[in-house]
Amino acid sequence: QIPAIIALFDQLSVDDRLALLWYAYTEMGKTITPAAPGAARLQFAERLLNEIKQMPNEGQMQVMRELALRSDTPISRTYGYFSVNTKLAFWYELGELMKQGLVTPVPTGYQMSPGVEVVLEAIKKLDAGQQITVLRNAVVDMGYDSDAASSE
Ligand code: 45D
Repeated sequence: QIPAIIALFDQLSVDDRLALLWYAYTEMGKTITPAAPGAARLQFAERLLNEIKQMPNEGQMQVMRELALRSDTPISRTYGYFSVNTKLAFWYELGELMKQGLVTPVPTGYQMSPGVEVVLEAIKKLDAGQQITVLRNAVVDMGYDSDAASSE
């Protein structure tokens, strides 16, 4: 059922995709933490993360939306060059920075849409390895990949 879940994720709006990632990150925190990205992995993402940390809240939000939208921006291009695990590590770290208040948080009282809820419930039923597969698929196509764009 993994391809079905990924297909559902692909149909979500940009904000719903971000919300899904956020809730997956917070709910599965315990599953993910043992495999938390090593410092080595984050080294490649560090410059981008620092750049984002220095932005105002709206800018941070815009960058995350542009990644989810696959917009052609310098940051989306940099992200596009990351390996799949670095992409995961990058989002994981953004989640950490949101928890620390260094990146714009999800508003308190925010209610996830029914679509997000469906995908999240489906993910919760998977085992840890399958959950990571779904998340990998969710983040791998984010950002801008000029090769993918030119062959479309
Ligand atoms: O106002 O290296 C809304 C392994 C709308 C091992 C919003 C691994 C309303 C090897 C959109 C809600 C494979 C295990 C605002 C790594 C509104 C290895 C904002 C795996 C403001 C790395 C929403 C690691 C926002 C894994 C800002 C599995 C949402 C990592 C932001 C998984 C969401 C990481 C963020 C995940 C989500 C990170 C930042 C799932 C981050 C998710």
